[in-house]
This record gives sequence, structure tokens and C-alpha cells, in this order.
Amino acid sequence: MISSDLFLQACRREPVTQVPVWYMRQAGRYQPEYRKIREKYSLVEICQIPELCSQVTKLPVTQLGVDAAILFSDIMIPVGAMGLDFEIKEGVGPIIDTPVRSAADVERLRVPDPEESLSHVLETIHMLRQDLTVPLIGFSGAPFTLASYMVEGGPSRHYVRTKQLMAGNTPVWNSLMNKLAEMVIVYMKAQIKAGAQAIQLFDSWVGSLAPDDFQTYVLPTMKHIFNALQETGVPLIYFGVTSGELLSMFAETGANVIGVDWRVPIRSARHRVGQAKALQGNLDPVMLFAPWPEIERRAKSILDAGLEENGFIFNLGHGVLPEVEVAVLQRLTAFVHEYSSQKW
Ligand code: 1CP
Repeated sequence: MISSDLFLQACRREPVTQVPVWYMRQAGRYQPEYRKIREKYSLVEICQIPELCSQVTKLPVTQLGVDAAILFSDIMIPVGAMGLDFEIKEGVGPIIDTPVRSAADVERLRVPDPEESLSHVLETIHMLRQDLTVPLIGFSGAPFTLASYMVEGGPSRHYVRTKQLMAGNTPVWNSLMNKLAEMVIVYMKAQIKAGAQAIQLFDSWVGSLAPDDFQTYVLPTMKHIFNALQETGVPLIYFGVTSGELLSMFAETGANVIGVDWRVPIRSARHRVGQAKALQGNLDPVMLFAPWPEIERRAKSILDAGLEENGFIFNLGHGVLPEVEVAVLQRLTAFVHEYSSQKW
């Protein structure tokens, strides 16, 4: 089958005939079909059954007409393969009963061999590449965000224990970051080898750090990861929420595409990351509950700024919320395509 390359072209900052669009969390609870599957299977079960997982991954591609598919999985899946048990609690998120807090806890974590302990993920990717007509994005959580769940034991508001470990016991923090970096590198290389055509690293909560702390405790790890993945040749995307003040350092990591949340206007983001990177974003996901003319006005303004340079991918500033109507995302996708192709 012929695959539409709009998304990959935009990642490489090549000229495109219309702006590609996909949505973070484009497979999920806002879809009646997904909710129906979830009546029978847990999130982790869906991830473990390649037929089901590829069906869920493809759902938004046909339903919304987006230009990329993102593997359906969760950032916690490889954490389980590192030997740390977790559960996804309804309405809460990932919960870990035995958090990582000491040198011995870090020592116990294994860097998994994805071909062995994550083979279901790789098989799903193989299956998806057989019949997808758009590029497939693989992903992983980035070390800081993964560490936040591992150290706190679940979602957190202030990341007290995470920051305590980081600033108060830096050698243990560094060994945790190193171990997570090795996991991310082997896992992403395995996903790419299986067929993933781009990679996004979700560092959702790294924006909780002051810029100096990001620079000291996270940036070297991110540079190491992106440097190791460069040789694969696939576009590498780095995304974090509330990361406005970190964007210039995001650009130093070696990522090719920077995901921007809604708090930073696209023109300012371009200024901060420079001309060499593509940008992805950044409609406030809560604005999908606004009346259509308001959504359209905001999408237009994002596109007007995005289209000023090559290398723009339309997305939300964070994931789709479960209460969003399918019809709104369908209309938005069509609008982005139509408006940006007229501009061209
Ligand atoms: O079964 C369910 O519907 C529960 C909700 C849910 C879903 C749909 C969870 C639990 N994970 C997922 C799938 C998921 N997770 C995807 C799907 C692929 C797609 O985009 O279509 C992705 C990319 C993730 C990645 C993920 N998980 C992130 C990074 C992206 C982001 O939204 O910031 C994070 C932080 C998680 C942790 C997590 N897993 C689940 C929840 C509810 C959370 C967030 C908890 C918290 O607020 O800390």
C-alpha cells in the first residue's frame, strides 16, 4: 500500500502540500469503539494482544483521517519489563507498590531485552506496518517522567520525592537516569527495527523543573539518548508539558522535532528552538469544548504561524481528554488540511 508521507516530510522540514496532523492520545476513551473494547480488556491486556492493540492503534486513523498513527501502549509498559510491578488504576493512573528510592532499588532494575520481554510490542508494530497507510510513530516515556512515577509510586503534584532524590542523593539519581536511558535506547531501537518510522519521547512532567535543574540533572541524559538514536535516521520528537522555559535546551538535545504545549505561541517557540527543528503543537486540548467558530479561530492562528516556515505538524498541546466528541476532532482534522492546502 502507498503510505502518505506528509508527516515524515514535515518532520524533516521539507515543503508539504498541506499541514499534517495527529493527536496525542488519539486512541482512547473519547472513542465509543475503544470504550467497548475496554469493557472486556484492561489497558495492559490490550497492549499485550497484538491483534487488538493494532486494531486500537488504527481506529483514529480511519475515524479522524489523521496523517500518522501512534502505537497504542503506555509509558509504563517497559517499566514492568524492568522488573517493577505496576497497575493502572481507573481515574488515577499508574501505581507502583514498591517505589524506587535507594541505590539497591536502582541496582535491582534490569535493562530489558525488548526482543524477549517486549516482543508483543514489536509484533504489534510488524502487524501495523502491513496495513497502515500513514507513518507509524513509536514512543517511550523519557527518563525524568518515568522516574517520577517510579520514585513517587504514582502520579504526583509536587514531585517531592523525585526532586529530593535528584538534589539530595545525586549519585543514585544519576544511576537511575542512566539505567532508564539505556532502556529507552534499546527499546526505541527495537521499535524502529520492527518498523516504527518516527519516535516520540514523552517527558510530560519535566516542565516541573527549574531550567538550571533540567540542565544539570536531565539534559545530559537526553543528549545521550538522542545522540544514540540519531544513527537510526528516523525523526525524533521530544515533548513536555509546561516546558516553555526549557524549549531552548530541548533544541540542544538532538531531537529533530520539538513538541510545544499551548502556553507558548508558535512564533515564540520557533524563536526559542531556532530554525533547525520542526515544531509540533499546540491547541489547548480543553478548547475542544469551545463552540466551533472559536476552535476554528484558534486553529487558524496556530496554522498561520506554523506555515511561516517548513517543518510544522499540527497537534494538541497535550493529550485528547476523554470527554471530547469524535465529531469535533474529525472537523478539526479536515479544517487543518483544507485551510493549510489553500495557504499553499
Ligand atoms: O484504559 C484507559 O483508557 C486508561 C487511560 C490511559 C490510556 C488510554 C492510560 C493510563 N494510558 C493510556 C494509553 C496511552 N498512554 C497512550 C496511547 C497512545 C495514543 O496517544 O493514542 C500514550 C501515548 C500514553 C503515554 C502516557 N502514559 C503518558 C505520556 C503522555 C501524556 O499524556 O502526558 C503518561 C504521562 C502516561 C501515564 C498514564 N497512563 C494512564 C494515565 C491516566 C496516565 C497519566 C496519569 C497522571 O496524570 O500522572
